Amino acid sequence: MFLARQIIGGIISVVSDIDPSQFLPSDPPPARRPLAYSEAHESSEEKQFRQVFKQLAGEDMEVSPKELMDILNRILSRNSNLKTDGFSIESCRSMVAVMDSDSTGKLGFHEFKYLWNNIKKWQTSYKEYDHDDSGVISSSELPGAFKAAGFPLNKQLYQLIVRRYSDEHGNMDFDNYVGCLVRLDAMCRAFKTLDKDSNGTISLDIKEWLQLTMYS
Ligand SMILES: [Ca+2]
Ligand SMILES: [Ca+2]
Ligand SMILES: [Ca+2]
Repeated sequence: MFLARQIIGGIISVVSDIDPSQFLPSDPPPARRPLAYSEAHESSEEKQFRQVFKQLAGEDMEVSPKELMDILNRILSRNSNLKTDGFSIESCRSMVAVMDSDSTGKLGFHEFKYLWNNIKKWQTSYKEYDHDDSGVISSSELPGAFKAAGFPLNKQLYQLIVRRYSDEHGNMDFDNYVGCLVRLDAMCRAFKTLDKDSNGTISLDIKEWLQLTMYS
């Protein structure tokens, strides 16, 4: 009991000096619209992206975790300055789950486009804050990189993230970095959605809590 209180107390002190209004999660993907409507209102950049998407997604026009894994690993193989041991199917399943706004189990065009743009953006902060060009983000490079990505956390949270996503030397490689940020971004968006009066706290019942944590 004492231990439980200590752990819960520890978690509260970890989060209490975080200001969620400082977080800059990406905008959520727009709701599904009829295909004919979406295509008619697209910019030329979006039209081009849709062509690429059609090739990547195949006939069902949705990207499954396996397809996402193949796409990301193919791109990584052309980017030799990013250290990685490759995206795993588990990490791709998790990324699809947290990005899957319409609960189809796969990523549709808009969901995929948002993920894609985020990865592009976060890759820039990865390269910029890898100060020693080691190809990985060390624990001292992490706060700068995450802040640039839109997530100024505190020391305890960075330590927690290193424990979960970095190797035994405290280094985070590229696939772990992307997996971590996709989740962080999605959790911040979920928080903002649930915090309807923007007072920095949310209240969830067990069903909502499980929906949020078990499909992620
Ligand atoms: Ca890795
Ligand atoms: Ca979906
Ligand atoms: Ca480095």
